[in-house]
Amino acid sequence: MAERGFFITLEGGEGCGKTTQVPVVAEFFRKRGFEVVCTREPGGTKLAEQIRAVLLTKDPDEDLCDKSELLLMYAARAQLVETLIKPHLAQGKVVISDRFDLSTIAYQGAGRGIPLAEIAALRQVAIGDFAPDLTLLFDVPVATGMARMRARGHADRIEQAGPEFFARIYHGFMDYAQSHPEQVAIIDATGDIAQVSALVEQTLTQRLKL
Ligand code: T5A
Repeated sequence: MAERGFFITLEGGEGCGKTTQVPVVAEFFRKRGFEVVCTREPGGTKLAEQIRAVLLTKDPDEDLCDKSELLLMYAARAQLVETLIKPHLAQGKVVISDRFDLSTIAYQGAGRGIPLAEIAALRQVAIGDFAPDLTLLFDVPVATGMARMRARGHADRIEQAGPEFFARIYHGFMDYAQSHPEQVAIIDATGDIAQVSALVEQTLTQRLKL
């Protein structure tokens, strides 16, 4: 049986530029002979994408409450891990996910104010101890990220919140990264796209020694 592949996640606040860098991460592994599968959260499978639509589409008649938001994130994650991520890793492939569990710690934990112990209990139910091999956290000031999102145009339900919410999220990401330096590599994402891509390649080279 093939050795387990790598599970890499990209994380950060709104407009941090992580989605733009997914192909760079994929190319890094393909050049080294790996088969690569890219996915995203919330979503990534047919049913998890249906949960994503509930999470990100604002309903005109009913607000999604914070606890429902949290539970749906974990419902989508459990589905993605069991049906897509684990099977591909077992075949020796590299799986790259645009967002994963650290987003829940930052958005639902720091952002919405749900205690991290409650989040940890749900994580245990949904995915147990399953975790990425490496997380790249794209660090841009909140104002820079918001300006990029405004330049792009549309905002989904979660992106419509105010700047204080995004400031709490920023600190949620950074606090976690600083207390888990082996698991999370912080990438300075304030430069242009080519500069950030170079930092991504450098970080993967240093961290994974492939
Ligand atoms: N969420 C998700 C939770 O609340 N809890 C969870 O557990 C999870 C998993 C997902 C939403 O769900 C929330 C977080 C989110 O609010 P989404 O539509 O998938 O929503 O949105 P995002 O994950 O935020 O991803 P985006 O693709 O919209 O934004 P990115 O990845 O931050 O940025 P990107 O690469 O698309 O770039 C944004 C813009 O900036 C430009 C790009 O061209 C683009 O226009 N850009 C740059 N500009 C200048 N310099 C650079 N270096 C740039 N890099 C990119």
